[in-house]
Amino acid sequence: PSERDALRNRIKSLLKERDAVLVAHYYTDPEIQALAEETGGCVSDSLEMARFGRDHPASQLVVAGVKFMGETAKILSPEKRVMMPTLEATCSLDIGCPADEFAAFCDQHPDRTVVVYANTSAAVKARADWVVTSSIALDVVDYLDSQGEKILWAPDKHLGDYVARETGADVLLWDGACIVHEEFKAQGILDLKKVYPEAAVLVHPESPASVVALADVVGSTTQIINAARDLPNQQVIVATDQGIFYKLQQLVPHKELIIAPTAGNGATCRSCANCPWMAMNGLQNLVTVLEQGGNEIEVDPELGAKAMKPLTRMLDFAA
Ligand code: CIZ
Ligand code: SF4
Repeated sequence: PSERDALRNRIKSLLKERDAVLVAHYYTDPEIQALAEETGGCVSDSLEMARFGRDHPASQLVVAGVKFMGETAKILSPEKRVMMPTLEATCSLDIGCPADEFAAFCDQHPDRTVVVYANTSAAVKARADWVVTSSIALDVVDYLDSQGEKILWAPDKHLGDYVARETGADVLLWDGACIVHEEFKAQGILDLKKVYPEAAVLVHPESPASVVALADVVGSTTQIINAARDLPNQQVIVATDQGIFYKLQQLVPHKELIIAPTAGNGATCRSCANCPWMAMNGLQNLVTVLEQGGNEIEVDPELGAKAMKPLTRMLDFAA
């Protein structure tokens, strides 16, 4: 067997030995996603990762994704040991929303219901009334709007702006963005559509409004996957992290999958549309954390208890 096969086998037996389960995001390396599937773990979006980790009987969770996903797992399962292949994997949305500045912003707008995206630190979640992921953001804000509530939204301005446009709710935006989705270019998609006029355009709402405007379907990763499966189009242009192609290729192997351009001239590149933090999860650091422990996620119990409330509200709402 090759060196990589040996590594994969080692990880599989270590997961068993340690009573650990691998919980991976759609944006991680295909090798990681495959291992999660082969070992009874989960490959999904952040909402399902949270639910799976909470409900799984294993005493240890290995979260392959970015830091907020590990923190969410720990908040929901304080009794479990939560580890990550690397603690360096963060997110531009999390970085762009420091807890102290965010609390001051909330204090300035006490009349608003605070809704934060899952891509935030435990401390930011602890200050929120609601946590949402992109798969239920529209439904939650629509519900709050129907209750006459005004919203303070953080951190992703593109997603928040999209939610405001779709629901008509009064939404005050924090100024944050995802460095991956923000790079998609409307002109590049228009150029591609000349080559593939029959292609469906599937867009994650962390993308700019000009890109969202060209979409046949706007949705979370899970919603994009479902649309690629259900639409009749044989060609699909996808504006989200290209890690999602692993799952798409499994589900629709006969369809042509095209990554949306991050340049205006229709040029596509292999390294773009790939989150640098998600890409930090590899077989090598996964085996190391299983062998040696460490890289454990710690959340202050008091903070965790506060953050658990809006997180539980989200999971109950989604159920
Ligand atoms: O961009 C991300 O990090 C996403 C889409 C996370 C998620 O909700 O799965
Ligand atoms: Fe954050 Fe964007 Fe990476 Fe998702 S893809 S973890 S939102 S930087």
